[in-house]
Amino acid sequence: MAQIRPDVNLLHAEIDKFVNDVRENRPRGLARVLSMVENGHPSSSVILHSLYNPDRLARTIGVTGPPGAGKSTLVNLLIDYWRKLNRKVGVIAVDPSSPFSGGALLGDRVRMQTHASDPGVFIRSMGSRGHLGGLSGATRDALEVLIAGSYDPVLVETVGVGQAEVEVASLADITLLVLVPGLGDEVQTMKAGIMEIGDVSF
Ligand SMILES: Nc1nc2c(ncn2[C@@H]2O[C@H](COP(=O)(O)OP(=O)(O)O)[C@@H](O)[C@H]2O)c(=O)[nH]1
Ligand SMILES: [Mg+2]
Repeated sequence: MAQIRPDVNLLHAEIDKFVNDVRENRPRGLARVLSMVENGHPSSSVILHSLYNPDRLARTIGVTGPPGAGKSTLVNLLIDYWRKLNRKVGVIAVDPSSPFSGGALLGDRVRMQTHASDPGVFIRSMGSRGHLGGLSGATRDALEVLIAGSYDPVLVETVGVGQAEVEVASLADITLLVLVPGLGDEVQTMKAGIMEIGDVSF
């Protein structure tokens, strides 16, 4: 496949090709579109505009809570459930960025590897890139890309620190809040702020 220069607009034909890759669910093209969205490629907004469907019916589900609470475990079980119903499932795992590399921790991806060979499951790890709310600014766009690829539902797992859980609640149709019972005082205080966010708490 041709090289994409990060600073150069794509040709119309290239844009059409990427839009078709997403719509026809070609994973490599889909992954490249997500990279362009994440990196703020100058053509990504045109691609997003072509893909956007205001009448979409896909369900989006946010999964949030403190690190280690069991979010990825729950996401894995939900993937199993929807795959048995023959639904295509998309997952965006937003990990805290390393302040040094700006890269994403790949732990969630490793944990979800049981689904890696299933063409009906698309999992993407995204860094939060130091974005204030904890969610990457590109998360909403990535969600639209997966919806355009007819993934339904699309799950967004975010580490519940700072404002991430509030943001995911505004992004997703349903928010699942995963908590660990009996943690220390600090966590109890944090929970007090996020209890209102979840539509369903575990
Ligand atoms: N005992 C117990 N352990 C769990 C449960 N759910 C997840 N875990 C374990 O807790 C650890 C963290 O889970 P993970 O799903 O990665 O949490 P995340 O950081 O919120 O995504 C893993 O070792 C899981 O096996 C649960 O319901 N009960
Ligand atoms: Mg996780």
